[in-house]
Amino acid sequence: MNKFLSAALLATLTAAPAFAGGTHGGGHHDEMEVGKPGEAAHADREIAVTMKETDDGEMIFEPSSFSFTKGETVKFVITNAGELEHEFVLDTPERNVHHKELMAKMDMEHDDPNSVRLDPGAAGEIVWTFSNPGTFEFACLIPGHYESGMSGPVAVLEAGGTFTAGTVKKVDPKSGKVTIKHEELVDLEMPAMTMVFRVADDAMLDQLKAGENIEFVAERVKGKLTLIALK
Ligand SMILES: [Cu+2]
Repeated sequence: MNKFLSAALLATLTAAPAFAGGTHGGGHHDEMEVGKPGEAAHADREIAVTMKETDDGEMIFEPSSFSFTKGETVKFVITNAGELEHEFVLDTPERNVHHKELMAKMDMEHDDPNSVRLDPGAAGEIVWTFSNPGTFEFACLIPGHYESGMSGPVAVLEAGGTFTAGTVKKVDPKSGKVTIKHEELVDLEMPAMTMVFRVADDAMLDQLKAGENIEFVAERVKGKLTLIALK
């Protein structure tokens, strides 16, 4: 291993000291910041994920974002509908960046419980328990793929996050944005006003209709105000 790689690897390991043991540690075996492997029999939801290339040269995940509640166990059923190899990796954005830099130096094939790598046409599963609140990321770290669009946010909401009342003014499915006239957003320290939000999960757009009264939780995801929970 050359010097650059050692330094990069060290950076990866020290990025999350509490979890540096990774899959090789004892005790808290596979626990990571993003969560831990779950049991399929105890999955709270099952989500189909598709990975593919588009005609205009992008590489995408469908859906393009997720929102969960702390403690939720999710069974991801992942299909590679593209013509290239792809992978699905759950981690923190910081660790994905470091990992991606390593991948650019040598092609590592992951075999950790938080990731699955699939040949074209293949399908696989990850069962994952989101045990910590925060903003995480799913990504394909094969060189060039992340830059071509293969990443998305995973918002894990602290159970009992503050819901705020509001009225939907406008829904724009094309841009994935919704305009809401809302009460004070306590967690974000924002007074009542009308604002435009992104949605953490595209499926939320189907539940939002202009004129409806809703209760929602908003958070900053990648610097943008984002609806992460809805009722
Ligand atoms: Cu890929």
